[in-house]
Amino acid sequence: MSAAVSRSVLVLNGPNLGRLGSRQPEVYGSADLADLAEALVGWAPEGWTSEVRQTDDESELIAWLHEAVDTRRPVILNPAAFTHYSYAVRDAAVLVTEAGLPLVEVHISNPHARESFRQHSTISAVATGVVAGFGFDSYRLALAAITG
Ligand code: CA2
Repeated sequence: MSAAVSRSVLVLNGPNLGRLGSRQPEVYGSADLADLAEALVGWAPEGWTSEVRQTDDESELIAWLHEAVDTRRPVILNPAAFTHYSYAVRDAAVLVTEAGLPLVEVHISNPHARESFRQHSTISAVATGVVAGFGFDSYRLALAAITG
């Protein structure tokens, strides 16, 4: 039997998402990651917490996925552009789900309605589930899926 799953959710965001709120509001809205972190506090059921992180560095994102495995934390992952080409992030995502931990892939926009290069995800097939196209509500729905 595997160990219990933590009620502290890691919300991991990939490259350029640190610039949210500054450009392309028509695609990504006008709120930033600090606003997301605040919203998640309100969305979390009693007893659950979340921690929002962002990196432009693939190796750092992979290290955070390893940390999720080691600390048994569920993951909400917006891999940003890594979604479309990173087999290394995919392999790290497999480690999370194979450890029996939920990993929900999220996107603020709907990549399937955009350029063709955005219509393939290396992550989706190994994620527990995918939520895309609902702005920051994609994260709210992912949190609801994780917390039940
Ligand atoms: O819709 C999403 O959440 C994406 O993961 C965002 C990624 C994009 O590469 C994916 O196809 C879909 C890009 C994030 C770029 O974020 C920016 C934020 C503000 C200004 C410019 C870019």
